[in-house]
Amino acid sequence: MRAGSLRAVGSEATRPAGGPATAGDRATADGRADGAPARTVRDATFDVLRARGLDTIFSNPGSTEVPLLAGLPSDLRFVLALHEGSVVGMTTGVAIGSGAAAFVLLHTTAGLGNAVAALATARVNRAPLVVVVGQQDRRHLALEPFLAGRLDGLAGDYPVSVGRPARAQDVPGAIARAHHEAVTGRGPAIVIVPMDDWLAPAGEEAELAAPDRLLRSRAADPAAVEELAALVAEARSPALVVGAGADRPETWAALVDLAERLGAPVWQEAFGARSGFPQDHPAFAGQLPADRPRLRQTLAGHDLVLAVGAPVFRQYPFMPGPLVAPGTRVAIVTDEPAEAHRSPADLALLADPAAVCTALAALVERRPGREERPRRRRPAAPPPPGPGEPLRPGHVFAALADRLPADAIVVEESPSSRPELEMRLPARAPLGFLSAAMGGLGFALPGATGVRMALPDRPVVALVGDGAALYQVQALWSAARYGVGVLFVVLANGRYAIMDRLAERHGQDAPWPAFEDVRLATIATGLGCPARRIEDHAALLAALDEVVPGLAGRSEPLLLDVAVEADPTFAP
Ligand SMILES: Cc1ncc(C[n+]2csc(CCOP(=O)(O)OP(=O)(O)O)c2C)c(N)n1
Ligand SMILES: [Mg+2]
Repeated sequence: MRAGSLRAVGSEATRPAGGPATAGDRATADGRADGAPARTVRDATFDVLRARGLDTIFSNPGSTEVPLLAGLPSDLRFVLALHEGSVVGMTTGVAIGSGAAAFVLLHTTAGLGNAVAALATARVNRAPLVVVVGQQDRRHLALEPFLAGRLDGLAGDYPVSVGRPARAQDVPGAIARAHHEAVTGRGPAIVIVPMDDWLAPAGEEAELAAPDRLLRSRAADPAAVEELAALVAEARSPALVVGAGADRPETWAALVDLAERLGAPVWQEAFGARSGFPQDHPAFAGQLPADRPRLRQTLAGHDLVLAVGAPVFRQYPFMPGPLVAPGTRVAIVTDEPAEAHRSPADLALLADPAAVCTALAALVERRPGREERPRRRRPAAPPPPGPGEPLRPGHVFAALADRLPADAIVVEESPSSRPELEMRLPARAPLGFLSAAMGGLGFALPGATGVRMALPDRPVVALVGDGAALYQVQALWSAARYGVGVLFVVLANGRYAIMDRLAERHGQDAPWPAFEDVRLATIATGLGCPARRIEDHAALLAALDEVVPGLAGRSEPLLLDVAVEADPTFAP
C-alpha cells in the first residue's frame, strides 16, 4: 500500500535537476577522517524506516538535522513544507489517507514548538505519526549551546510517547518502537535525537528493541457482542450515533446492515472529524445538535442509543441538563480507550467497531415494516443571487453538490458555514468528509494536500474560511511544488464571521476588525499556487464546470478565492 502511495511526490520532483547523486545508503559524507565508514546509526535508522514503509521524510529542517539529511539515499524522499504546522498537517493528511503511519522530522525547540497545535490535531484526529525532533550535540548539551532544545514536555501530553534514547546506538530501536506506539496509540510518537548520534557507529550489538511486525487483533469477543445484542433486542426504538471512529469501509457496511435490520435512524456526532455512515442512505438522520437541550430533544423517544466510533456525546457550547432523557439507555462501541472510559453509558464495549457491528448485525432480528422513507430531506439549492446580490456559502456548496463525484473527499474548515456545508454536501464514500477534530484552525490546507498525496486518484476539495486559510497558508507552496491536485475553495467573507456571531450572542461588541482587504488569490499566486478570484455566480459555476470533471486527474492545485457574504446566523 505504501509503495507508490505518494505518487504525487516523485523522487525526481524532490531533488533539484542536476543535484548531487547519492552513493546509496552509506554515509560517505559523514565528516570523519578515519577512513572507511562503519555502519552508522543513520544507516541503521534508514533501514528501520525502509522496513516500515516510512519512505518519505516530511520536514522543515535546521542545522541539527543536517547530519541526517545531507546526502539522503535516493530511495528515501524528502518533502519540504515552509512551516512546521504545515509539515505536521500535511503528514497527518498522508497518515489519514493511507491508513498507515507517516514520518516527520522537526527542528529542536523552534520546530517542535511551531508544530504543537498540529500535533494535538493529529492526536485528536487519531493519525499515527513518527516524529523525530532534532537536538543539539550531546557532547555540549549541558552548556546550553545555541539551538539547545528544552524539548521534554514541550508538546504536553498530546504525543502518545516521547522517546529519549540513552545512547546513540539506541536511536534506531527507539524509532522502531515509536512506529508501534504511534499505530497502537493513534497519534504522534516523538523521538528526540541529538545531532551527533546520526554519524555514531551503529555498534556490534545492533538488535532493535522492537518486534519486526506487530499484529493487532481485531476480533470481537462473542460474549461481549452477545451482551450488547441483548441490550439491542430489548429496545423498542433504538437509534444509532456514529462518529469519526466508524469511518472505515467495513464499519460503514456493517452499520448499514445494522440500521436496515433495526429500522433505526443513524445520527452523525456533532462536530465529528469524519463521517461514520453514508450520508445519502435513507437511514441517515443528520448531524446531532451540539448542545444538551437540543440533543435530548433529538434523541427523545429512543429507549436505546448505540454510539459507534463516537463518544457519548460530543458537545460544543455547555448547557445544563442531562445528555439524554431519563429512561434512555446508552451503549458505546469504540476502539479508543479514552473515549470508552469517559462516556457516561450503561455499557461500553472497547473493541474494533467494524468487527463488533458485523457480529451484532448477524445477531439482531430484522424488524419489518419500520421506517423506510428518507429520514432527512436535503434542502433545495438556494435561488441564484439576483443582480447586485452577493454570493453566499450556500451557493458554493450547492454548486459543488451538483458536480462532485461520490468519491470526493471534502476537507472542511469553514467555521461559520459548517452546518450548511454538512447539510448540502453529504459524505457518500468513506473518508468523504474530513476536518480537524479539535477545532484548531490551520489543518485544511496542509491536511488536504497530504490526503491527496496519499490518495492521488480521489478528488479532494478543501472548503476553507478566509480566516482559517491564513493559519497555514504556506502549505499552498508545498501543494504546488509537489504537484498535488487539490481544489482549495476559500469562502472569502472578509472576517471571522463565526466570532462576530458569537459576540452578538454575547450581547457585546467585538473588538476584532474585519479584514476585507485580504486577497487569498494574491497570496496563493505569490506562493506559486494557481489561483482565481471569483466575484459572482456565473463565474463560480463556470470555474467549477471547468475544474471539477478533471479533479481526479489534476496534477497541480488550484485556489478559488470566492467572495461571499457572511451568514447572518450560526446555530450548530
Ligand atoms: C489556531 C486557532 N486560532 C484561533 C481559533 C479561534 N477561531 C475559531 S473560528 C475563527 C474564525 C474563522 O474565520 P474564517 O475561517 O474566516 O471563517 P468564518 O467564521 O468567517 O466562516 C477563529 C479565529 C482557532 N479555532 N484556531
Ligand atoms: Mg471568514
